[in-house]
Amino acid sequence: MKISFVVLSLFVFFAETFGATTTEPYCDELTTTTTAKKTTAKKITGYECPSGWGLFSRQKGKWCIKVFQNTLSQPSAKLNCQNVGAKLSGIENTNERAYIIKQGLGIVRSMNLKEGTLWVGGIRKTACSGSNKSAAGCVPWVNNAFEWIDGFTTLKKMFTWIPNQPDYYKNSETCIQMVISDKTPGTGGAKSGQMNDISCSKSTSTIELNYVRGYVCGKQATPIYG
Ligand SMILES: [Ca+2]
Repeated sequence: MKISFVVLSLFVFFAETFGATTTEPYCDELTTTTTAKKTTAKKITGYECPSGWGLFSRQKGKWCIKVFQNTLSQPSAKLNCQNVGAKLSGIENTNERAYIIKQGLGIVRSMNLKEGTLWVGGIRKTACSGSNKSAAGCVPWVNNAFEWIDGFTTLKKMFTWIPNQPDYYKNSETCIQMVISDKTPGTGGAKSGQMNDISCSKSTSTIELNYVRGYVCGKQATPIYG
């Protein structure tokens, strides 16, 4: 009996000792997890776009742009961009604008044309539309009435307009086309890269300058891990 009592006491002692240290495995798990995160974290060494897309740096990060040829409405252009995992692209800086102009000139020249327009991802704000077009905060139009809609364009300095635009003709011109012109000067003094506000449903025109010849899609670039 004495021996059994001693054995039992020792068992209780070790059991209590073991019980008192049950928090240690939790700490070990934390340590292990932290170590695992450190060893598996990969460093981003660059960014890439799909073939045929240009890579650009924005305030929010890296952005890919591609110009597609088509004559269509702005909503259809938005949908086509969504179908390639992108959005109708805004324009953040002069590098992007120069790239889009070059691609756009390639399109109109391939069609034996001198001018045309591309849908870009900018619209007149709802709060600055209709009878609210001159509301506080909506003027001047260039700076305040328009917004980019791709969710990734921060700067507004690329809202540059052809002469006498935006005119919000018949209070119905909500969307934005970028002019592509192979003329010097272009129709009405327009230059490539300048913009016109126009009805979102309008894609064709008797004026070659206003005829939609394409649209600009954009999406975030893919990180490359080292
Ligand atoms: Ca206009």
